[in-house]
Amino acid sequence: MRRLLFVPIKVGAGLLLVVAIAAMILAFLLGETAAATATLVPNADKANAGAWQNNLSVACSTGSVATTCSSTIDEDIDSPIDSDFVQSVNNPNTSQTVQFELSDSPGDLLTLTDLTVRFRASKNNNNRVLTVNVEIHKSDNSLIGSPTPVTLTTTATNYSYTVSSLSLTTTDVNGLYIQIVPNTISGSNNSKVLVQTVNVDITYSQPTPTATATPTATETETPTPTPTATPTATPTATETETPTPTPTATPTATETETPTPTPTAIPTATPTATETETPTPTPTGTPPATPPATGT
Ligand SMILES: [Ca+2]
Ligand SMILES: [Ca+2]
Repeated sequence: MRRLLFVPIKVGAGLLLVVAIAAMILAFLLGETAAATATLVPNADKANAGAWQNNLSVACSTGSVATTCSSTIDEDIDSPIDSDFVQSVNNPNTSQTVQFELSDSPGDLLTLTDLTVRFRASKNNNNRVLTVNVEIHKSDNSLIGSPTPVTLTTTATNYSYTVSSLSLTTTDVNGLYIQIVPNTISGSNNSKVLVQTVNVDITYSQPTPTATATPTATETETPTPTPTATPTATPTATETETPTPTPTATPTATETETPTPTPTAIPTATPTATETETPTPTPTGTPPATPPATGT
């Protein structure tokens, strides 16, 4: 009976321990993999090989200082402002590009791992079949990912693509820029490409904040499983305690009394008796001594 009662308690406590450890490991892993996100937007006109203009027909600037055109395509794409935009020349080819700097890296970025380029674009009429590609480049001009051009309609539409498994440093991120590449596929008469906004959503790992958060989460979870285990074990233990005192007391008392008197009495009595008897037979050889001994 006792064993049957104890086994469920041990298994229950063991399971609670396993669950608690698993929860801590999970929290640890979640803390490690938790990634931050941010959105980079155009913040300066970088280059204008294609004679692009803003919606007011002012030519986009160059040199990464002016915001003539970048300021028209920097709003949140989820709340787009389609009344301001950048526009290409009529029937542009792929060399008639425009470039914009992007806002810099968040201060807590350790490594950029994924990015999604989201842009909103259209064409001003249906005369031509037009496409546009919004590329993202590093400062060394290398292209990130392999985006393909989208075919435009006269309705401003959101397009996006994601590049994963990146490993970009803060310096890399600060140097990112976008290049808008238009193309004319077919048709006649004139058509222009319009881009209403560009957002670059990034996912990145953080250095210190992640490490600090992990031990804090572990400590918080440790006290939580402890009170949960106590109430569960208490009712079970109460039933077990009733039979326990009876068998435990009996063997303990018997064993303690038996060994203690036995060894102490035997060794003490044996040597004393032997020494006393040995000298006694020796004087027996003398006859005169015997009578007074008997009287004693
Ligand atoms: Ca930048
Ligand atoms: Ca806009």
